[in-house]
Amino acid sequence: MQSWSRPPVPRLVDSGFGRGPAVRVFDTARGEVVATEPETTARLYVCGITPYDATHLGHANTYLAFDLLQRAWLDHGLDVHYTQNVTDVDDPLLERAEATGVDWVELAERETQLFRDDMTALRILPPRDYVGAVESIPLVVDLIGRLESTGAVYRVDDDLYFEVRAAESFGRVSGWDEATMAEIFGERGGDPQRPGKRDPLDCLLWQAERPGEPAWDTALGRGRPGWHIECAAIALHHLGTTFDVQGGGSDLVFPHHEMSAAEAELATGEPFASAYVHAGMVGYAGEKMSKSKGNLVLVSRLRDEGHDPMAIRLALLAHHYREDWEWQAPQIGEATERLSRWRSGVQRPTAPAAGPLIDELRAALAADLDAPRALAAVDRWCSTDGDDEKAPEQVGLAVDALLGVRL
Ligand code: 5CA
Ligand code: ZN
Repeated sequence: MQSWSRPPVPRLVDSGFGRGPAVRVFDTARGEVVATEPETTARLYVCGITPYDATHLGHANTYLAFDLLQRAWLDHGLDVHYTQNVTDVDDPLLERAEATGVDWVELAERETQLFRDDMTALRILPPRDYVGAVESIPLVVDLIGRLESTGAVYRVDDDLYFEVRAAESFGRVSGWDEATMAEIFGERGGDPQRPGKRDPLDCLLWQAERPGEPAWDTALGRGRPGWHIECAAIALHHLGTTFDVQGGGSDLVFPHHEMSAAEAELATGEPFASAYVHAGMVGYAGEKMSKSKGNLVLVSRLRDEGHDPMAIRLALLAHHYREDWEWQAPQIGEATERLSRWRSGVQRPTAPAAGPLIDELRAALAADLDAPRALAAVDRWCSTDGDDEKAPEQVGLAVDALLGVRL
């Protein structure tokens, strides 16, 4: 699939500011902040959208978190290989297409394009590989074949299931107990009650053709991929095993990231990812913002209302990426005021030296992507006088490079 256009990222090292520090992030699996330690190329997989409705602020918040991670990695001197999927065939998409009388392919293409436009406006760094589930069916079939040879695949009617207990690592991503897993599995797309399964938590790998639904002819028969194996196959193919960070919102910790990791680890004998990083949930009107609940604040609507995308970006950055928080209308006004203070700050003839501020921005990002701390540092710089003539331009570059906000 086509990705979206890449905003230029200034290189602070070229302006004489050296390199930023190594980046530390909170790994859900280990339950602590850990160092990311890529050698030359950091490999990142972030779970992409299911394109049945427009990008909301929750999505934007999640992709922004991983944009910050990439900027911190780039500033540290690493290359980044970033892969993201599009779940362009799945139950929610087919259900929405059916309910609205729109062709599912058209719906997916339309919403994916809107997502690209929103990401571009927000200056979110694009993935190198932007990959649809449909175009990845051969990869999925191949990975299921590898799992079959371990004996962990079985049939229920004509569908194929993964026996989660076969993977020694199952449970390590979430660290949840059985009761919690059982409760949440059913709420997030799982089918714990289906007769014929060996374990209620076993997950669907391949769904045989259902009447009226799309299906593809493969060595596994006519059907379509399950959800977790889609991301396992795409990530393994494009990034290899033990890539640096598997990312997404915290609603994906279980079952999605647990299952993908278990499948990939059993098939390859290697760790799937080195760290599992999760962004908090953005709520609105008392609930998690979600396409299925319909309580959405759309990025495209805010843009249509004339809000500067950089203000939308700042409104999101005001919260630490791991925080669960609720969108409230005044937040966009506050962010717009901050943006205008920052723009005035970099248009001054002189200002305090850039070096200490750049150090503080780098330290904040390296410490588990602490954007609120970074914003506070820029605020302080803007409200302090100084006599450095180069500083305004240098700070403009640093804010662009590290926070992705073009002033
Ligand atoms: N296609 C799957 C992942 S493979 C999926 O979860 N799609 S999604 O469209 O539902 O979500 C896309 C991304 O946005 C996921 O990383 C998800 O965790 C994140 N996300 C969804 N809702 C919110 C929310 N309210 N707040 C923060 N992040 C969210
Ligand atoms: Zn995924």
